[in-house]
Amino acid sequence: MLKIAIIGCGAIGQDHIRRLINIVPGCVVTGCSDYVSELAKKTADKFGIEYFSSGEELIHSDNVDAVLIASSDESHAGYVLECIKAKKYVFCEKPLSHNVEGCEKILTEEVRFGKPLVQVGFMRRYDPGYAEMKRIIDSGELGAPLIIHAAHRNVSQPAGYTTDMAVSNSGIHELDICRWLLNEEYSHGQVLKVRQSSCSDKTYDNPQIVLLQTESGARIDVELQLSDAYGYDIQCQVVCEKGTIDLPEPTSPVIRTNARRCTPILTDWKERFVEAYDLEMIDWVEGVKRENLNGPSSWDGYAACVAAETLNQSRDSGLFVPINMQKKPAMYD
Ligand code: ISE
Repeated sequence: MLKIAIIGCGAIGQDHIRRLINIVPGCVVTGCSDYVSELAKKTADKFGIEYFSSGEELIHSDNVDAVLIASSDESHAGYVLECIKAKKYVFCEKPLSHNVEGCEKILTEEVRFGKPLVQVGFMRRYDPGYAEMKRIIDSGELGAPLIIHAAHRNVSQPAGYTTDMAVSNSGIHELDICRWLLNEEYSHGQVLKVRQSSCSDKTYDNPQIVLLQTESGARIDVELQLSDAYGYDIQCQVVCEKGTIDLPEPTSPVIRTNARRCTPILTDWKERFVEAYDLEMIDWVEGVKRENLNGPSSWDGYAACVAAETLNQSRDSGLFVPINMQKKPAMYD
């Protein structure tokens, strides 16, 4: 049994503990820690696991084979680097780091170690809808992909949410999934300010539009609406030479009532992608056990972070700017 411990006991941390205990075969959860020690103690009691007073103590414990990081974005890189130092496999929720500098340090240390130890939580790659879109694109039956139209809409955001986080914390899913679907890197990008919605509390720009161009010249537009007041709604359409592919809507019953026919829309992002999260975790545990990870790597975390940081820096100038990445180390091919 693989012994896994979790750093970060917030919403997604607790969700992953539940998933590892109830759904994922071949592992046990042995412990947890959190910056808020009371929360970690409560979580440890709730699941009957060990409480660790710090992430570092957890990482170096003999009772922990592999680590799952679900703490605040700013703390990710430090914990990932500590796991590499301890030679332990680590699953890090997105983003890999809140800045490119952190991702670069991780790449350097992982390459020095000599083999990938890190998987990044871009769970949408495991969503059956996106996976089928990729299968169709890769089959070539619709010709080359030319354009992606995407939308990321959340109901609301917690206090402290910022304009940059719309790209680096929420839109980062789009930045990863589009380069994965198209199988290529971005060359240029831009963030556009839009007439502001009265549905947000005006502490961050909402909505925003992200425009991207890939190395082959494909174009992507992403609507980021972080406070839409109606649901968690993720849209993606790929326009190819000979046809288009749409991300399937989650299945839900059709309700007929009061002279209306309607289907409910989910509001919680953890529910919308629950299957993807389950499959992602099953794949990670299997990968750790055979010592060969399959999922999104540090390189993928780095690529998405470079795009996010460049986009956020472009906001002031409003210009379409180059997205520059370092050469890909052979280890990630
Ligand atoms: C959250 O971390 C996610 O992963 C969700 O998919 C995203 O919609 C949300 O805005 C993020 O905070």
